[in-house]
Amino acid sequence: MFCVLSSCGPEEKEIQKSRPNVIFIMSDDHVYQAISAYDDRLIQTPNIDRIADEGMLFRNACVTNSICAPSRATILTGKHCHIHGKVDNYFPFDTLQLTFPQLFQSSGYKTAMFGKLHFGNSPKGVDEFMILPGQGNYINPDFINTSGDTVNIEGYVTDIITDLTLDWLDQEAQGEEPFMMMYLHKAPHRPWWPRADKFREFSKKSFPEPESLFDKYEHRGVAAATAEMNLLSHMMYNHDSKIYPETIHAMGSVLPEVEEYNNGFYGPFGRATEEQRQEYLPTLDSINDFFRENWTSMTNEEKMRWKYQRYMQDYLGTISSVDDNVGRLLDYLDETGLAETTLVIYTSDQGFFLGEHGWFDKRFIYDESFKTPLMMRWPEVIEAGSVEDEMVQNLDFAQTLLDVAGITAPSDMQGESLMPLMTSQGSGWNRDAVYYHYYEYPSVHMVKRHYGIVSKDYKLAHFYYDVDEWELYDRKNDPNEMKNIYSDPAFANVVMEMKEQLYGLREKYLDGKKLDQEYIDEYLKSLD
Ligand code: SGN
Ligand code: CA
Repeated sequence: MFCVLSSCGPEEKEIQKSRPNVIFIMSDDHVYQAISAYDDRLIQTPNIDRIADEGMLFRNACVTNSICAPSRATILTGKHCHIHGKVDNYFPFDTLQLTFPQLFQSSGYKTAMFGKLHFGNSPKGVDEFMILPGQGNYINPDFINTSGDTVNIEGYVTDIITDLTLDWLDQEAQGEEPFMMMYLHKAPHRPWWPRADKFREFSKKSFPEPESLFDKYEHRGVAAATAEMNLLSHMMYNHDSKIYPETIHAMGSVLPEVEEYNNGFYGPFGRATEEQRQEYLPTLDSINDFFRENWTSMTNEEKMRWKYQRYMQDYLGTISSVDDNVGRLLDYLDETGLAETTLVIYTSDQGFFLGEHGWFDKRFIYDESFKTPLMMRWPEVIEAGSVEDEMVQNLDFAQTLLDVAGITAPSDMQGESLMPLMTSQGSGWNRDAVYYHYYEYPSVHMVKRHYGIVSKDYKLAHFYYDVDEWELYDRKNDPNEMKNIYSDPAFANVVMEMKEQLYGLREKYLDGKKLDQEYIDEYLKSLD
């Protein structure tokens, strides 16, 4: 029913003008504990919070697979990973998969993407893009542009991505056609280099520790105990905690990682100009002085605590810049009068562990990595200050955005539009559990492959490949997921019911189901 603008008659143009703009903001590894709209113990994020205060905060949003590129592919295609094929960060995205920006573009929307995509190839369906190659860099980053050229831009990545976004809006946003813009931050992804002023500011702060910082993984299976993401054992001194390789050399052989990870420090920091280096050096020097003088006499418990604080200072320091820049964008929308007619979404590609269970990174079905922040502001439709507790997934985003724009979603997309929730009607929404599947093993952080089901009350997961273990958590009574109750006879019925439901979901989403010819024919037809 919507037309490409060049072929529009006057009536259709009217309809087109009434279609909202969409700004999809996504950060990389930004967990809900680090957004004050969810939890204000670690950081204040007044600008990001504005989206929730003036719109809707989703408190039970989650991903289908807690890792970057697979999550982005799910967001863009509206399909689980086993269908779109991007099951891990390594294999390039199948560009024959249909993504929602292509549908926006062919329906007359102007489209653009700035920041991190991490697909191994360029996006389809966007008129203009500037994307970071792979993971990208914090300091003086390179970008790949629409013509496929690599350009270097001096400055701090979060500011630059915002500049690109605002420049594009300045040139394109006031025309007849609506726009769909993806504004995608690298921050707060590892190796957590804040801008120099934030580095200085945050290195002086200290943060409350999570209850499970010293988890010994005693009441669960082998997957947690064998994962390589413990702050004490796996977080790197040079690469992560910002200890100079020279400091460690000078301390002798107390830390074995030094040779291997020299580049972990000078790779990112070596990109800085002399002037930029000078801004970081006083803070780096004082961190290194402390380390040199104290490290060898500290107990393991003290080391863990120190590493946690260093980690939080840097991770949250990068978020502070994201928040400032989201503020710049929201102010721009206010000043230009675009705020009223624009749906603004803030989310992340997954959650992250901030010391819970002693960990950093993500990948697990456990709450900190499984859940993801989600908030939406759309003044014309969403009531300010609303809160939503239904279980929604990144699988739903494509259909939601298409619905918002009045574009028919392809029938093989696997999510559901969130519009009934956004308009507070609630009707037509009926989901009591979601499906999850993580594949990237063996790989960095060594989190074993697993799939599972999550309802509001329980979480059941099966770890497989080189292990065959089940875990069940009682989400209401054990919110920190400390005790696997799978073998507790008192929960035998719950296990049975959850398994049945899990197999139902696997069948519904065609995971593990033998694809019969009828399904394949139907699927191929839907791609025409
Ligand atoms: C890099 C990180 C890992 C991280 C993966 C995936 N190491 O390899 O810690 O798990 O990316 O992250 S780094 O120090 O080189 O950044 S993801 O968000 O892209 O999935
Ligand atoms: Ca990520």
